[in-house]
Amino acid sequence: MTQSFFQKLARAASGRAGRLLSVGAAAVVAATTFAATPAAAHGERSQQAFLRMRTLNWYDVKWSKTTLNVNEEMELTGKVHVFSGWPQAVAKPEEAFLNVGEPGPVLIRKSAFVGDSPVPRTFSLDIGHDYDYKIVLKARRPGRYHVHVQINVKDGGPIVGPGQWVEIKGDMKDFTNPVTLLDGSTIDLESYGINWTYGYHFLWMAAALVWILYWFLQKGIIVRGWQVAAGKKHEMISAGDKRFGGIWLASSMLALLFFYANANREFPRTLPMQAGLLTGISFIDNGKQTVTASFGGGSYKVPGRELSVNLRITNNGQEPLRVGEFTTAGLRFLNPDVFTSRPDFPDYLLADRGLSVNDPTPIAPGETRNLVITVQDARFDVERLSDLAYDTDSQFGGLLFLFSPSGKREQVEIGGPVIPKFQLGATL
Ligand SMILES: [Cu+2]
Repeated sequence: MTQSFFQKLARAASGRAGRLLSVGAAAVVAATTFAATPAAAHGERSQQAFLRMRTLNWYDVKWSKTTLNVNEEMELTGKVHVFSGWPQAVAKPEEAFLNVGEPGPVLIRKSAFVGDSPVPRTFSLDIGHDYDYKIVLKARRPGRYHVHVQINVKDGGPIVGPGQWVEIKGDMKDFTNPVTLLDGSTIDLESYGINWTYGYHFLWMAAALVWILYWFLQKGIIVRGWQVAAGKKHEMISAGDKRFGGIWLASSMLALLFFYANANREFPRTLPMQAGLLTGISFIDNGKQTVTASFGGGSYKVPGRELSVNLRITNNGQEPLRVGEFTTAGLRFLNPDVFTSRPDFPDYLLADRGLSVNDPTPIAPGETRNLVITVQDARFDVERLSDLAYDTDSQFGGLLFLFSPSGKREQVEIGGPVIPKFQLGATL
C-alpha cells in the first residue's frame, strides 16, 4: 500500500514536472524572442524613474571596445553628476562603490578610478559635484553581454548607468588573471587556492547538512520548535540531543581555530580587502557656473510621451548658447539643430531628434530668456521614465547641455515637479 502511494506520488510528480517543463520551454522561447531588447539583460528599467533620474546623472560614457577576445582589456570611462535634488527616499551616496553591471564576472575589473584616486574600496560622493571615472575591464567569458557602469550606494542599492552590448570571443579556458603580490611573486587569481576554497566550503556545507539531518531525524525541526514554544522542552530535549549539540559545537570551534591558525601560519602577511572609506576624492572643477536655469513648472503627457518644461535660462558667459541636449537616466535627447551628426552611443538610449526648443535663436551673453523645452521620444516610455507620472511627487531631473559656436559645452542641472496629463491634446 505504501509503495503504491509512492508510485502514485511519483507519477503525479512526473506529470507535474512535464507540465512545468513545457511552461519552462515556453518561457525560454519568450525570453529568446525578446532577447533583442536590452531589457532582457538585467532589468535596468525596473528601477523607479525618480531613482534613475534624480540620483546619478551619467554622461560622456564611453566603452573603448565593443568586441574583444578573452584576456583582452577595455576601458569604461565617463562622468557622473550627483544630482542636487537627491530623493529623500534614497540613502545619500556617503558610502559608494564603483562597479560594473554585467551578468556575472564575464569581464573582470582590473582597476577602477574616480578622479585621480584608485577605488578598489568604498568612497564618498558629494551632492552637486561631478566626477570622472575609469574602469579597466578584462574579458573572461565568451558571449554577448550588456555592460553598464554602476555605482552601488550603501542602503540605496545599485544605481545603473547606460549599457552597451559587448561581444567577447575566444575560449574561457585561456583566461588568466596574473597579479603581482607585494612580495614580488606572481599568482593567477583565476586558479589561486581554488582547491582550498572548494574544500573549505564543502566541509562547512557537509557540517551544516549533518546538523540539519540530525534534528530532522529527531521528529523534525519545526515540530520540535512548536514543542519547545509550548513549554515542553524538558520532555523534548534528551540527554543524547544535548550530547550531540555539545560535540557539534566543540568540534566546529576546534575546526575554526585549527583552520584560522593554519591560514595565519601559511599566509602571515595579509591585507583586508575594501577596508576603509575614501573621502574627499577629487571632483571635476567646472569653475564658476556660466548658465543658470530656474524651473517654472512643466507637464508630462503620458499618451504623447512628451515632457515639457518651462525654464528661465540666464547666460552669464561670453558666447551665445543653444540648448543641445538633455540627459537623464542614461538616456540622451538631442536637439537636431545643434547635433548635426549622430554621436557614438547605444541606439536604444539615444534619441537624436528627441529635444526641441520653442525659440531656437541662441541665448546671447548676459541674456535671460524664458524657454519651453520639449523632450519627446518613445525611448522615454520604453525605458519606463513615464512612470514619473505615477510617483507621489512626479519630479523629473537631469542635465541640460548648452553649446557655444566655438563648441564649448556648458551644463546645468534641471528638475522639479511636472503635472502628468493622461489625455491626448491636453495643453501645458
Ligand atoms: Cu543591461
